[in-house]
Amino acid sequence: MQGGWEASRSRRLRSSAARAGTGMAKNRPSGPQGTALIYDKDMARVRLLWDDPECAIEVPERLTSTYARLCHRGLAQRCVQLPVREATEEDLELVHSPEYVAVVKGTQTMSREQLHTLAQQYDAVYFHPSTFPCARMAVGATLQLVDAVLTGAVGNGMALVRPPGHHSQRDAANGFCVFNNVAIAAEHAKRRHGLQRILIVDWDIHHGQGIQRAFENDPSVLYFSWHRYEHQTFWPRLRESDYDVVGQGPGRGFTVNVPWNKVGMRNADYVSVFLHVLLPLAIEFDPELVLVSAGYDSGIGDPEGEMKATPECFAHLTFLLLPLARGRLCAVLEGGYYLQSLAECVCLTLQTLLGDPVPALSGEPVPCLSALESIQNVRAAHAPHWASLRHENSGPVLTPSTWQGDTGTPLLGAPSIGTTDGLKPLLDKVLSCPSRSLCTGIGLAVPDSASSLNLPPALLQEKGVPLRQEEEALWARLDSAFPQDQALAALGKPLALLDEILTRQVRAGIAVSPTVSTTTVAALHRTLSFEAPSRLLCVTLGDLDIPEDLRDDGRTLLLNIGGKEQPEAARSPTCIRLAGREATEPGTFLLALTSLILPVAYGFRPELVLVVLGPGCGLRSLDMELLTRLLQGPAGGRMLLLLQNPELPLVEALAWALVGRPLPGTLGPFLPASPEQALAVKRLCRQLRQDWPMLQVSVT
Ligand code: X5A
Ligand code: ZN
Repeated sequence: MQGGWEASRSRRLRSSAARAGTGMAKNRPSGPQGTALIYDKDMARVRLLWDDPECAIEVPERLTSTYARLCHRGLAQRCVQLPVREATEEDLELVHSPEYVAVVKGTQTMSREQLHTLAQQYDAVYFHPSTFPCARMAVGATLQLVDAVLTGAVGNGMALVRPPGHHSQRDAANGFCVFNNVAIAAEHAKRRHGLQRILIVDWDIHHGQGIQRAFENDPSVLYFSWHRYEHQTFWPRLRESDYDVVGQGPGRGFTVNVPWNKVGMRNADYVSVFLHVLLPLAIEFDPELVLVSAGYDSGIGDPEGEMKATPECFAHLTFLLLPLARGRLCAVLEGGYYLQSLAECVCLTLQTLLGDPVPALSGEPVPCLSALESIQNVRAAHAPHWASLRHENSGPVLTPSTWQGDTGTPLLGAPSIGTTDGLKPLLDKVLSCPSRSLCTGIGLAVPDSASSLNLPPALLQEKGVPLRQEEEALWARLDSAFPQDQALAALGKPLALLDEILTRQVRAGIAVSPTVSTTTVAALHRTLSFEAPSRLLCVTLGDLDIPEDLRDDGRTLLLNIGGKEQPEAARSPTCIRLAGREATEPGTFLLALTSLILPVAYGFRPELVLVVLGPGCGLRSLDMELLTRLLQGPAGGRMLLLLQNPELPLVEALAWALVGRPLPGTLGPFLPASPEQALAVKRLCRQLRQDWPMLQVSVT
């Protein structure tokens, strides 16, 4: 059992949806094929045998207590649990030298003293008689996971391993790492599965210099790492970890380093880097596989990282990566030393891989000054190498605030919690109330002709509600072209679905209407007649006729892409328009998605998102799927999609996107926005960034 969409209740399940839920119709798109979890308690055998404060945090309980929590939450049981294997020496030699492999192999029979002496040849490493079998198992577990994903046996997965890998190098153990699990897996995917584009996302709080070195010349592996750096004073204190180190030779541009020059980075800082640095490059790169060096020392409470990202942040990071590579994502444990935080963060990662809606992201949606400096710098360093950043016109920050006595105040607001004082109670609070996902079902309000479609199992197929008086009046006023008796079908069904979403009986839904403008207006009015949500984001695509008088309530934010140009006076922070037909062309749209739509959505923290796809709005089906998936992040998956007389296959594709099915293919060749369009997007973001700080990409 897996996936949110399989957990459907049968309440009021009606014919078309019921058929779709059980039948194996022709051309049936396969749902998420399951999530693998790889774990073996044997990897808890390695432990520190002597006194070494630096290594003392890398304990067996990291694995056992994390796995226990996954079981306790019922998450492990929902996964396909795959056995580990021990990697062969041939596997190890994909990255390491035979001499080094032999050295590690030799530790099996060493005395404690010999192990200690050998460990001292390396930086921050210990050995144990079980190190060799465990480290081989860690590599083998990672390879099992990658094989399962690349053969399609599962859709995605996670490997819980020890020792970690990302610091280890061709000839050296380093930073608790013995063999480079993820680097070996990437090399394996290239050589043995013939992959040409692999993205490695290293969200551990240390720089995975081992991975960077393995691929610094290689354009087929895009390596992204953020890391605590503090101007090269934080371990491993390497010059090569800074933003201006971007890879060499043919690999130039394929190493992306985001140095954190301050501790205390929060959810908003992490998400900003994903939206403004990683995602644009990853979309342009179009990977066939995503490997995550999933270290959780970047999570709140960790003694190494001293950062403040809460567990649900890792759900969002995972979620933002799932549209890539057809969802083929393999997360492999690296660091993470505060046991409670580690376990909770792993739960949220796995929960997201399983397809559960992501919980709302806590904290002020405002990146701090130091994070913005890092973003500005890395974007400037990569502008020459990536079309999606080509229009970047700010250079690097010449005098970072952190060079002298920065007090760490964000540009705007956001009180700060001390790292040590009083952190414990806060942490306990953050970690003890598990972020629950709501009811995960979806609803459908689609025409009967859609019953031939292969739709995901739905909670309900709406029959429609009687219209309220004012809705009938609205209908008469706005759509007199349609006879009144069609109003029930056209308005009643979508509004019934909206009611179900508002009363939290279903999480999300898809509704079809012959006239979405009127339906949208009615839906907005109806939503505002309820107490909740207190924030509604309405994203409209194409030229739609939505009267402006709706937006003075402070509860709605309207965002239109591709509509008519409006007079300057119509501009406001709660009615945002990127006008013109070109705005929905693929290049412009993708740019707008990561640089405008998602930052505004994360900044607004909507409780519900209404997405309206106007007639002939010009978006490709793929872009609509991307939008549908990604906009579920900021609102905990609560979304109503409204379509005007769509082609039926589009209904099918979007219904599956609502339940988290991976995109059908990779993203395809990258189409950059035209210089004029890129400028238009940039200009709009600049205008809005005072009101929407998540739009910021520079400090100037
Ligand atoms: C995998 C990992 C950290 C080493 C820290 C040494 N290693 N001070 O998180
Ligand atoms: Zn680490």
